[in-house]
Amino acid sequence: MSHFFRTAARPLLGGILRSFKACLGIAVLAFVLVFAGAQTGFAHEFKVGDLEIGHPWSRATPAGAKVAGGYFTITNKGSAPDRLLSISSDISDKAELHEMGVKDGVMTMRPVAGGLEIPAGGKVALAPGGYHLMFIGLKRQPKQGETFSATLTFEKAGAVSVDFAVEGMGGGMDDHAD
Ligand SMILES: [Cu+2]
Repeated sequence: MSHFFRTAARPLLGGILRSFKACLGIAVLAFVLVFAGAQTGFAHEFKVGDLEIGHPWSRATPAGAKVAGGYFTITNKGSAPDRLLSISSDISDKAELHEMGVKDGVMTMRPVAGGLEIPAGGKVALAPGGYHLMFIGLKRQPKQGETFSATLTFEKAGAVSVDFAVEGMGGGMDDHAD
């Protein structure tokens, strides 16, 4: 009787174990895929306090270029305004916040004094032709497809490190000579 039980139960138990292992394997694989997706995903966003920094990007520059632009969006989910005060990066000697506009029919660019306010519940875009970062005194040329890091410092939210994705060279009026 006990002999019969052992021989009948063993294959059954083995089958359960095998299917359990297979399930576990699939679960682990699914987890790894989800995790990898989160790491290399297209959502390129950074958070600090109530602020969300969306898609920081820059442009590849021609050899010898001394400056590069920097663009992103800032969304303030909080109930108080904040202010982008300063920017720093290893890629250049310094970085400034600039505003581009037309004055007397001429395209001009000037540093923004006192930082850039991000209103409570508001969104500010740094984009070609408007507000932008200027990495000045490039130590090397940013190359298409790479990322470089920079630190943004806000009055209330504090400092956050973000990665700028380098896109292809542009052409046009947002590219300013040094
Ligand atoms: Cu500029």
